[in-house]
Amino acid sequence: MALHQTELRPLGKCVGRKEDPRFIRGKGRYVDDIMLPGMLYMYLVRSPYAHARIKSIDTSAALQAPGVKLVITGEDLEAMNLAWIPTMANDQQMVLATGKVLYQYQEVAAVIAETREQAVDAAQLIDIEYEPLPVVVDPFKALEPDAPILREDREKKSNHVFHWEAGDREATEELFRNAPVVVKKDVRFQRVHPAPLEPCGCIADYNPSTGKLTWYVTSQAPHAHRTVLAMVSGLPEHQIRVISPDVGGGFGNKVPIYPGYVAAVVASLKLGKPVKWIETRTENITSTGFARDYHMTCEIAAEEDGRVLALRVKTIADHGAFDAAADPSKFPAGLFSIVTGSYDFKEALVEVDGVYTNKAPGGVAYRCSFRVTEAAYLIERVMDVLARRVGVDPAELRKRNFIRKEQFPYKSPTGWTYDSGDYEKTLALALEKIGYEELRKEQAEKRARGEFMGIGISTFTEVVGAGPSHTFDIMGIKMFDSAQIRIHPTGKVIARLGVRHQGQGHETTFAQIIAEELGLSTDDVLIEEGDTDNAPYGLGTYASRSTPTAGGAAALCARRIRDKAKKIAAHLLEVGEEDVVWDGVSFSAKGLPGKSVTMKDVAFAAYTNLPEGMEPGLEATYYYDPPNLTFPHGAYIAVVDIDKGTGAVKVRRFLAVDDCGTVINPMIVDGQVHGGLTEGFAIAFMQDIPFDDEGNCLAPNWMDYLVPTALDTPHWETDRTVTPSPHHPIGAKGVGESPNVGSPAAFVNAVVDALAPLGVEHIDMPIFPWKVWQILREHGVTE
Ligand code: PCD
Repeated sequence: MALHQTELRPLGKCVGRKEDPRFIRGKGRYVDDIMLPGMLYMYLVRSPYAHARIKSIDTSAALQAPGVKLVITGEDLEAMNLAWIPTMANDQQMVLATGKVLYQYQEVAAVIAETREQAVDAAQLIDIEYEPLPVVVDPFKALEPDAPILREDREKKSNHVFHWEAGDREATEELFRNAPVVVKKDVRFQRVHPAPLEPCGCIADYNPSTGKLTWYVTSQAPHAHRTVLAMVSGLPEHQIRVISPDVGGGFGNKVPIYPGYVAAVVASLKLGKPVKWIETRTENITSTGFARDYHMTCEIAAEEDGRVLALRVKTIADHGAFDAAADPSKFPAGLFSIVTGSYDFKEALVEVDGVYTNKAPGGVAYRCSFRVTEAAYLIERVMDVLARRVGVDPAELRKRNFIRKEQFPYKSPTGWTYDSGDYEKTLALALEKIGYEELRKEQAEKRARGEFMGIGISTFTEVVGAGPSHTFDIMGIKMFDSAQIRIHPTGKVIARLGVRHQGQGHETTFAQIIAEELGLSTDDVLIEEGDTDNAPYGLGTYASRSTPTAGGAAALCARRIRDKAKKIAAHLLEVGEEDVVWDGVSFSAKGLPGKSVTMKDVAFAAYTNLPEGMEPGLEATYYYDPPNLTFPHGAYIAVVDIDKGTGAVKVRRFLAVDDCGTVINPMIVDGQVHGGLTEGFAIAFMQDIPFDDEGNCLAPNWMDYLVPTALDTPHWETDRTVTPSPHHPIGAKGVGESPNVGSPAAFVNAVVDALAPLGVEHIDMPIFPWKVWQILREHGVTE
């Protein structure tokens, strides 16, 4: 049951979400809800070819079409030095194609008209002559010496983007040479898409009389977007105001800057009018921010009893036509080197090679702290392969290899320092709660009858909350975050943060943190995010970083206010500051029972009755640079039954035990887990973006790229252990991504476990029923 908002000491309680009344009643205000006087609409012309030279573009007929105000092509942008923009991964990307196109649905021209329909109609009149070029969709073929070079703009004449590695090569190889057991598996994490309900879009509103550009945009990182826009366009940063209104799901899709954004800004600058651009579903899925697409080869060296020694991973990363991966600058493969997971490997070597292909760019962190999902999936999958090879139960194998709780802070062989964890406890709770032993008995009975039942475990470790700023930056901007709190005379609070939620519940959870620290109720605290003109600078919401960074800033900012409040309280209580005690809801005077003042009394005094010489007002700003990341973990267990006739997999039970340290709002955390598990389920069983040999995208809409409905979705069971982060101001770790990171392996492990009697060791996702059916058929189980 959700608590009422007026409760004091709200931290850790199920406070009802403040944002829900507006979202549930359809009263959210998203970019496409905003209508400005004189607003024009933009539509993009896209390439039907995956690789082709552009011979000519004739825009004359479109310019004559009703309502058309402007047509922009790559050549126009070249004249403004805006044909290419930097990507977050140190590459550059075309805004509107010049010379050639590199993927199907690439942006080629922009049409701006009075109505959306007129822009769409006029776009059909643009005549583009293409000369098709040979297409490369397979990243392995892209690396062959005779492969066509896709990126003619680069000095390096090859489709190889980068090589990156972590760990100790020699020490790892040494352990492999002498290892009693070595297992090796090729594992693919397919191309998927965050597919938020609301696609990307913006309104660029340049006002020629003030010189100010207001940019309403579906942005997970408004401040960073403003800075990048200022750097790219040359407009002064204080003359750009980025407003990210309600965002209908981000999931990493709304972190990059897309060509449509730049084109809309250019159009508004040229026309001096507001220009709106909203993607269609197909545009969203085909051209913005895909995720994953990793081809991984994993080897584990172990003792006969399954105790692990070393890990070796080689990866081919398909980046599409431009490397637009959303990763911190120093990490071209994100935080993938967390791939040793929850296990105490002595050594590891992790290699990633990025490759260009004729596909849309991306590599966004879809509910994933920069490639940690690929890493967690890989290690959790291959630990099961090892368990099978050495004949040890997968739960037991994990227990034998866990980093033990006394080992924290734990230094991993690839250089991470895990802050805290208790993996044994979390797994023990999960095994007990799901009834593991009974399930194994049931499975044995079913196997004897020729039935296929599987149990899959995933005991993953996540790494979330970038900064610290000494290691993490995006395009040079250091990763920290901020909060600013103002208490008004009547004790009501407005707090602004540098992050920007997209449905996660920050308006409630950050109000809980601040109310807790100030002895107020969440009702008294209004959280505002997403307007760069009034919020302090921050790096945005993704990679489950808001709680670890801005959440820390909120607590410390409130404490900064409490320090001043204590001085005012001393004045009101007429005692020395050292005699004032804070009990969580009020200040009282030591030894003087009954004499106390609340934060509301202090707030009023801050504007009406101050100690002499004190600066009036009660507000503070805090920029928090965390000393380390936070490392949440979890133990997930899936139980599946397979239909022998059809190959359909039924997820009978799924239990997620998460540990995200101190929980701010258990109801919100459960909601986060439910959402992420549903996504993980979709990835495991139904989602993929394949291409044919000509580079045609074969899942360009939600008819082919499946999104689970309530009917498809299993019932989720959740539980928790609490191992606080030792360095976070309230001990909290992020949680939003964990269920997406941890669950795919549990699903796949369960299906493989069910099919193990047939000798199956691995099946690549998505596990469509036909894949299972084929396996059953090959083994003569079904006709
Ligand atoms: N929490 C609590 N406690 C704890 C933790 C946490 O309570 N311990 C809560 C908070 O406060 C919030 C949530 O929960 O409210 C979450 O958080 P986090 O984890 O910190 O995170 P953030 O940062 O806030 O967020 C982010 C995430 C991500 S990352 C993603 S994808 C997704 C998730 O989030 N997205 C989304 N979730 C969600 N939800 C919703 N509704 N929507 C969306 O969109 Mo990326 O990287 O971007 O890809």
